[in-house]
Amino acid sequence: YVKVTINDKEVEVPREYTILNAAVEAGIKIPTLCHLDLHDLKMVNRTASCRVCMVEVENRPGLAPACATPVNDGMVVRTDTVRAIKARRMAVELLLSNHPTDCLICQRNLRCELQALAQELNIREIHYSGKRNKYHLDTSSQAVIKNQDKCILCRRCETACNEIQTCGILSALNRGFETVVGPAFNLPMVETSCTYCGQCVAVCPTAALTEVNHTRKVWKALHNPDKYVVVQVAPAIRVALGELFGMEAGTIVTGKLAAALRKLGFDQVYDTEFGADVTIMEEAKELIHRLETGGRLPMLTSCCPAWVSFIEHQFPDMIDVPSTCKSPHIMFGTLAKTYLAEKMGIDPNKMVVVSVMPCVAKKAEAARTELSLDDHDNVDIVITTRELGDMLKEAGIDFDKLADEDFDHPLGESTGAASIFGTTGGVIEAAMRTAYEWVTGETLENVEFQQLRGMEGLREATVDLKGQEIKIGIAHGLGNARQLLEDIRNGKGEYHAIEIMACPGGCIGGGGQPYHYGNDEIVKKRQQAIYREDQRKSIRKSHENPEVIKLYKEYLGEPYGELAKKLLHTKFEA
Ligand code: HC1
Ligand code: SF4
Repeated sequence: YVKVTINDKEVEVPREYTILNAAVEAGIKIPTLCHLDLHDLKMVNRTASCRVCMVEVENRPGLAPACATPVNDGMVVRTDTVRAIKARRMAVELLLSNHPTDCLICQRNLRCELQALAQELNIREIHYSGKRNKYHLDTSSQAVIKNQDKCILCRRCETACNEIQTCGILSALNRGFETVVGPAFNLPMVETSCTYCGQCVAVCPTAALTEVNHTRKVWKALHNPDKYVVVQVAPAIRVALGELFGMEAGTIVTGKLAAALRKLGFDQVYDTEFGADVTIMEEAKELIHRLETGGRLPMLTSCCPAWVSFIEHQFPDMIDVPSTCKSPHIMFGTLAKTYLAEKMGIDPNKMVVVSVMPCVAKKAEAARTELSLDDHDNVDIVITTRELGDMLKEAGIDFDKLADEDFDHPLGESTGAASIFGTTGGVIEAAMRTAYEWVTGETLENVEFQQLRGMEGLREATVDLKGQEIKIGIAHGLGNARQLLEDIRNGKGEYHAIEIMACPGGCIGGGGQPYHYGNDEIVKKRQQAIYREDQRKSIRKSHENPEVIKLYKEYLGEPYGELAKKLLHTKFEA
């Protein structure tokens, strides 16, 4: 430990601390911008590029960036001198002098960290003017938009993409005023092996990286009298959307969500959790089939589209590992345009299926032609949690005052097993609840497989199916996924089943969720809420969902049977 004095306050802190860490300990605020400290992911973005956290250190000539200057014993720091404050304001003014001024109509308006800092530092004038950068807007991908003009070179995206996700898509190019952050050779995003996980979007402090905004498309469909617009919501939405309306992280808003969607004008309001229950019927059957017939093991859950594209690009030799199941929201879309359309006598070509997802990659997934049926996409439009929040505000819906409503039926019933899809470990736990009963023929009394839960990036556990031990591997975050897959490839890890989610925490930490980075507690609270949602459900095993049972009886026949395979499964190709 060392003693440090900041603004006359003495604190004792570990030797490896920076001045910024020590200031936090002392309860003294130093403004930051590029800095991002994600304890749980063991990742710190410490590029010290924005120069906003400059402080004075006694007996040192210049100012020091607090985020990157280590403490030493007896150090005396001042954060509040005229020189430090002037330097801080100058750093922000310089950033603003080369930043577009369309804040009022910017996607990050009122949730931009640069804007907030300018306000906090009371900046009312920009004393510098000079050349401004003007780059081409990269709208090449279906999921992520890159607006280089709004980039402040904090390099958080680079850290997220390279260190957490190990995708290596984004890095700094060129030098000086010409510096940009982008893919090698500044290629358009669509020409890279970007997974569209959206973690770069989630950490970006400005609108340099955003999801492709599809809210106008949804309004257009809702306003078109010839269209029958069906909406489905992912498990992770109900534990996060409330945050956009001032509610505590982890507040469950399932009932308000159904009510709000109805108010927006959707013709039918359904639940992706129904699709998740169907996924378990298919995935558990496929696993049992692979176990019994000596098929490819381990089998890997296939619901996360960013991770599917990761395996396609980075592990093409392992492309036979994922389950052939389409993801739950795509299964839902398929069933809406076949089973539901038939049942309701609606022309599937007039039906528009909208998915509300915590995920940016789902936008690109929905456009994948191998997942479409006949000539139409199964899911027509995907919006994120944030986009839904914007639509609800635009429509003047007083979300927190809404009375709870239920989803519509027959695609609105779901079990606790489907709810836990939203967190790391949940999909495989849901599969085990069903596989256990199908393999052993006995009732599973305690449905909670605690050994599969947690927030560790890489976990393994066994589930005992009465004599048959199922070895399970779980990874979330693509860096952890890479390690798990490499272990399997090298024969180091032997598993029967694995679950991978691209985003840290699983879908609850998705790139389309309310911005949560900078506060490790938020994702944990969403996870606790997911498990509470499971406990609230009267039915907690997918194969006991009465509407799912009816679907198979009336329409699909056997799980993993001929029609189910045709409609609900796909083939992944590297
Ligand atoms: Fe997910 Fe899924 S859980 S992928 O994590 O399998 O996005 O929430 O909707 O499709 O159900 C996301 C969440 C979501 C699918 C399901
Ligand atoms: Fe990297 Fe994911 Fe962003 Fe693509 S979407 S650039 S893979 S962090």
